[in-house]
Amino acid sequence: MGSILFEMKDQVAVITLNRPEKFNAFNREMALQLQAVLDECVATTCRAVVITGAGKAFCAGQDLGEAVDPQGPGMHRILKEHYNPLITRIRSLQKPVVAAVNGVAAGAGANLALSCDLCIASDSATFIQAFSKIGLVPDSGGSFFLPRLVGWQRAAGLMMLGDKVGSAEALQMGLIWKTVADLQLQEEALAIAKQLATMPTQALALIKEQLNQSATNNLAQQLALEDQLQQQAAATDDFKEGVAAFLEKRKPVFKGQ
Ligand code: LHQ
Repeated sequence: MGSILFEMKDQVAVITLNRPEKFNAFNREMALQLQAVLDECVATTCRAVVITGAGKAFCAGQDLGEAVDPQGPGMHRILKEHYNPLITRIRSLQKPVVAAVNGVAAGAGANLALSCDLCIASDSATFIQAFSKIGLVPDSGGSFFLPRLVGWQRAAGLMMLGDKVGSAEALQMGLIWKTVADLQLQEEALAIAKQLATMPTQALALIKEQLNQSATNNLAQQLALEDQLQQQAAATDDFKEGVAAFLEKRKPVFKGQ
């Protein structure tokens, strides 16, 4: 697949946004190919996913040439058919998704990264809510994730001013999980994904569900959800294995079942 590279190793799927000459800006082809490979991740035996960018950038958001092209998909289809299904796929995938942000992440590209379960960024990566600079509003879940990640004031600053934020500042404000030296990024992202892929996959999926629902639940609803999901986790083979390994003083071998 041209605009998206996809490889699977050790139960980790690595997805690379691959339009480096356009700083991996999204056109329709790349958006639909990314949806298709995320669908493959549902079906295959992969137990963790990494999303990264080819070349210097992570993703510069929407390809602005396509956005204004009279022959292009048109504004209303871009959100409905490209970004909203992408963000929904990432949040509903029952496997952890790691964003390895290797350079600039702007507009929908920034918010794609923020929709992932863990976002790690190279020291020289930057994040830009570029929308307001061109007269648009944040999309791809940005207006949902940003206030929840960094609080209302910082979200307002990021969304309205649209300034570039370096990875150290992004880390400090809680936008991302960690920063890594540029040359170590891919290795570190893969190491985290491999670690996740050896963990109890079903429990991780249920944790993801807890996080998803905590965004809108009240305490009573969340306590009820914890009760329900804990029953499901306790019914897995991996729970049995985790407890057995603890009692037998050995390392657990989780199969994701
Ligand atoms: C690009 C892009 C790009 C095309 C760099 N498109 N070529 C939803 C609904 C519908 C429509 C609109 O959008 C959305 C969602 C959104 O994502 S809106 C936000 C869209 N993104 C932006 O506004 C960011 C635009 N890009 C930039 O501000 C800069 O390029 C950044 C800050 C990302 C990088 O700056 P530099 O490091 O100075 O690199 P550059 O500007 O020289 O870009 C490198 C190349 O990539 C360049 O191509 P060229 O042929 O001139 O070397 C750019 O034209 C191309 N490129 N972003 N979004």
